[in-house]
Amino acid sequence: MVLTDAMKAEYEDKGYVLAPKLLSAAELEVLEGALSDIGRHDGPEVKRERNGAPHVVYGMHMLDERFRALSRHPKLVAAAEELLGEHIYVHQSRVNVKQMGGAVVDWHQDFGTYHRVDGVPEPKGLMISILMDEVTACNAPLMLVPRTQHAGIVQEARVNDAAEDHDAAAKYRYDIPIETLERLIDENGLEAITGPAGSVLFMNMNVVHGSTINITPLRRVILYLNVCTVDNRGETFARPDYLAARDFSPIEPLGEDCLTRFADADAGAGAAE
Ligand SMILES: O=C(O)CCC(=O)C(=O)O
Repeated sequence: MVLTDAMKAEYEDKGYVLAPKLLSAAELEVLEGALSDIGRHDGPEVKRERNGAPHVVYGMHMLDERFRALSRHPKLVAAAEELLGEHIYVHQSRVNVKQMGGAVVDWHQDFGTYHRVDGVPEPKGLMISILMDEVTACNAPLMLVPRTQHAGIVQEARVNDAAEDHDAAAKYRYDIPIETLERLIDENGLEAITGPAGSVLFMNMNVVHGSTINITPLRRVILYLNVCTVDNRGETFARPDYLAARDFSPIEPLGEDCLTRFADADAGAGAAE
């Protein structure tokens, strides 16, 4: 068992739970290598800040074998299955880079889009959020409204005139009206997720969340593996596969060394030179 009973109870109550330092320093080092390589990737999966720096890279587990291994990490898969009680597939993955001065992420629920746009029937899924850096009150932590896993979809859809890609999937914005946000925070409070690098947040995909601008030079990268139970598949295929899964096969966990073997392979190659 990866999560204690107390952690599972916390998830049931608040809709999320943080597992401190679930990944080791050696595993984070391997992921740093993947991060640096994916930072050079140029394609439709990359959304950029105004200055051109990458803000989000979608489909990380399809672009790099180390991120693919992360999506099959035994601790992550076991913890997700402990919380959801079923096998899972990756609906969407992404790297979110909170650059100094980069974009604000407005209040939203990931499930709102997954349901309306991708046709995922129910919020039977998690955002598995891997903190690549120490997150403190200073470097724009993720802020969550507890207990909103039970709130239903509180986002309202409106046509987004500013959308560059005005196809069926991109032409709406999904915003939470301020009165709704006030009510939810009044009823449930608000929590900033802080913790050391390697910590992993398991959060129901209906939980309302957002983050402010990072005005510090302290990097804040979070890797997201957004998984659903295998019976809860997207049914519209309105978006490309790097945004919404086509592969619904249950994730088969790898061995404990699934990340560190990349470092061992590099060390072996170095020794042979
Ligand atoms: O990492 C963050 O600040 C929030 C990311 C997020 O919620 C999103 O991209 O949907």
